[in-house]
Amino acid sequence: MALELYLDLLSQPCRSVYIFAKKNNIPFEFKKVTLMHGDQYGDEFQKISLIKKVPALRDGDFCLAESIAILLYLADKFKTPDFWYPADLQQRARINEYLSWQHTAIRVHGSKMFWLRVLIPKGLGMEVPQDKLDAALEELNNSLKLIEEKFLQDRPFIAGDQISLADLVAIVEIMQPVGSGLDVFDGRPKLNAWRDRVRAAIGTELFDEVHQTVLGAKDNMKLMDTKTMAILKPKAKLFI
Ligand SMILES: N[C@@H](CCC(=O)N[C@@H](CS)C(=O)NCC(=O)O)C(=O)O
Repeated sequence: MALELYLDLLSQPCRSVYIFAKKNNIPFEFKKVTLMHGDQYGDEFQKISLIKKVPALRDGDFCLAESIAILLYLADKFKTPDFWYPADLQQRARINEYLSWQHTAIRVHGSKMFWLRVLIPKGLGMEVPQDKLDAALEELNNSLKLIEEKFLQDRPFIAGDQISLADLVAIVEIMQPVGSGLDVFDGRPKLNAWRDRVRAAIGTELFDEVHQTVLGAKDNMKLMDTKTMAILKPKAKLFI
């Protein structure tokens, strides 16, 4: 049985897993879980992941949740090139440092911006108070500043001269607020140049294909149906 990846490319961690698998020619079956339809709460998906979130992996009888765990499993199982997750102690530690930090920083702040600027106003038709937007922008800016000043410094990539899992996980999160129409690269030449290097290392075609859904979300988002609204409204209330 082929390895299965349960994904929705609107989701940042799904994009990192998808890019990693594609870039490394890892054979897999793409199992679409449409978050907006609530597929993650269905009985079928719960057999794969009780966490009810994507991405998820099934390899025979073995099921795995959490994007970082999945990326590391794929890197080990398919012995992907060393630069993704170097054996070198300190380079690996640098990557682990970023992967540990990002969950509660850029991931939260980039996602929040997408909710406040796209999902809540356009999908749910709810008004977002300006002070919530201002506060979210400040948090996002703080995270972006840390990425530039602490994690990138003057290096081409987070762990040195080559792309690694840290850059992959970083770029997919940073593209989420971009999908809300906020050009976070404007006025940030260092971040902009890094994005270009990461996009080139991934391959521009693959990068653009994978980000098509999120980059089109702002213009394509329509008022959701009642079922989707019922799923998303309780989450929206956490943000406004
Ligand atoms: N820490 C998890 C986060 C997974 C996650 O939050 N996935 C979101 C999409 S980005 C999801 O499936 N949300 C569905 C829901 O909460 O109902 C990872 O890195 O895989």
